[in-house]
Amino acid sequence: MKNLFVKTLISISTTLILTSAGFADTTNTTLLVNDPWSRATPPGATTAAGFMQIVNPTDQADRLVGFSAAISAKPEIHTHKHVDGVMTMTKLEDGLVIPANGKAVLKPMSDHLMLLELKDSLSASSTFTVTAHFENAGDMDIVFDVLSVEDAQAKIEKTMQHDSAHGEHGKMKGHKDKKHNQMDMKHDAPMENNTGSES
Ligand SMILES: [Cu+2]
Repeated sequence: MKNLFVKTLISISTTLILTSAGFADTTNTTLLVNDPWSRATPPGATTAAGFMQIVNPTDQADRLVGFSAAISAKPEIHTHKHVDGVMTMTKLEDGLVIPANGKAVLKPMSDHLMLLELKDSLSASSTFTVTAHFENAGDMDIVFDVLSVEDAQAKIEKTMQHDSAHGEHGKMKGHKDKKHNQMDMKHDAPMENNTGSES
């Protein structure tokens, strides 16, 4: 019943174009946004990108259908695609699904918020606000941190290392090594043997 009530409120508010931040905060209790960030742009730059994780702890999928931002005259939801070996950005016309009991990860070289026709360059340590429009959860104001180019690069590298570490877990080599370690421990092997079994 509560969901139905909230939905009704949202549709009424959409009709009346009531988009105050206070309203968005009180009604949007279903989705969580983690770590919204962007990268500083050089003066005169006309585009920027926004990244974050959107967590959906509910049993109902939601969809980011669009967003607005004072700093961008043309906000779009984008993804990256490999087409004939070339990375290209394409607009997600149908928005971005946030799976039930799951999350959508917006990150470099993947799904992202695209801020086209920037009205101002983004300087490091500043912030900007985006109002995200969700199909079920309604509007949500999100404050993005602008990282310096160096900090952004470090963050990307950290994320890539994390991703590849997860890939390693699935490989047979990882399991074999674990077995060896367990056996060594059981047999209480001396250090020389340990070293020998590793090579
Ligand atoms: Cu893009």
